[in-house]
Amino acid sequence: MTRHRTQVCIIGSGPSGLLLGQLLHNAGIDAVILDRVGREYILARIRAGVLETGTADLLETAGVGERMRREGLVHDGFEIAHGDALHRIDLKTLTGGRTVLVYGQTEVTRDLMDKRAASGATTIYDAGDVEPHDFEGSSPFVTYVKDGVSHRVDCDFIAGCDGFHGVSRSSVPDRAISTFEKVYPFGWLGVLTDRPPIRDELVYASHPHGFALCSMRSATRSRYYIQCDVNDRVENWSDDQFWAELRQRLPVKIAENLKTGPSIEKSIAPLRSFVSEPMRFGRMFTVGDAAHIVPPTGAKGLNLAASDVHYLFDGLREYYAETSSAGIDAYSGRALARVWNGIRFSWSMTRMLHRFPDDDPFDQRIQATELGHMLSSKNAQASLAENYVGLPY
Ligand code: FAS
Ligand code: PHB
Repeated sequence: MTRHRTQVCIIGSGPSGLLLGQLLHNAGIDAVILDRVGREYILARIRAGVLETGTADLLETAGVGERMRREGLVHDGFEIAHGDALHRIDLKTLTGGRTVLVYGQTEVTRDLMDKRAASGATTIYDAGDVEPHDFEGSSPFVTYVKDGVSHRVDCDFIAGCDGFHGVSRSSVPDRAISTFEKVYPFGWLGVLTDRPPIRDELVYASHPHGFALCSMRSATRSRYYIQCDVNDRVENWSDDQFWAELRQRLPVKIAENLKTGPSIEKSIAPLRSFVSEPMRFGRMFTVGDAAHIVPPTGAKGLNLAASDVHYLFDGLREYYAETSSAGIDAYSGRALARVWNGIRFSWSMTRMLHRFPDDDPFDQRIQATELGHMLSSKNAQASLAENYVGLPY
């Protein structure tokens, strides 16, 4: 078994791991990133599309803001479609000037990967059997297998940035962790197509057939979602069937503008709300989807991962620069406070806009009243807006 030594061993080369790795590198703190798959596999996963200001600013601080600022689309608001009406949520006015940036997670990840490769920092892709060890002690290490050779990475800290199905959270003994979960009775069927978006801003649609979302990646590439059955399969949906159902769920006046094209990606994502507490286990921290999951309705998943990274990097920088552990001791509490706000917001937006098959007539009336209040009350919209653009770190 070969042995390496680093200060922080990061498990996962998604946005969490890459962003943390870049911030640490820029601060002169050594980190090794391990991922069980390869770079292209990670880039092929189509995920988030909307960045909060805080996330965009943190990416700029990490040194990957140039293409994001050039190609990202600043959005001052979005629309909610209900019946044949469109209602604009004016984020900029409601939040005193704050906006969001439409720039796909794939591009964020690509920018971070390119930056890391240029920095010469170590990333091990296609690392098998990655496993954290002795993180409850003072000498943690991580083992993995690459090309049939076993390796060990000795480190001061382990950052579990390995997503919902990763190994870090599952390595924590049951006695040391609490979980909270809600699984939604539907999924999102998403399509990516190289056609101009239907509108200049995102459209969230509530319809008797189910929720729909019209998003985008650029002025020539669109991303659409429709709520689907939790057991549905991509094979059940031809492109034409998808476009026909999406059109049905949109107001006529915009549905006729829908520019359809061949799907270049089509996938179904299950929806759940999930939180694991705490987010620190001795010398191992969980970050991003490794610790929490939100339904994508509120565009919070990637953005909560970014605020986790912000808090953890703050703590690690303080530990190495001032030998103070105050920041890493506060990490879990600080991160979870913001995570639970994101969990609540994503749940509330999902509850308001989707069809819940088991809702009784009372539930349906409450949901209609909730949406009606949102569309008629500037105060309610202000609360939605401050959560959507991102609560302060
Ligand atoms: P990630 O899951 O992105 O990255 C984890 C990395 O760890 C992966 O590269 C994986 O290969 C690696 N890994 C896992 N297990 C490992 C092991 N044992 N050893 C080594 N490496 C391991 N968010 C939104 O805001 N909007 C959306 O529309 C949206 N859509 C989504 C659709 C899907 C299908 C999914 C799963 C998530 C979606 N999300 C969305 C949320 C998503 O964007 C996450 O919040 C974001 O990817 C979080 O980034 P990471 O924490 O880095 O986790
Ligand atoms: C996306 O573009 O993928 C996207 C945008 C906003 C959301 C969810 C997904 O709320």
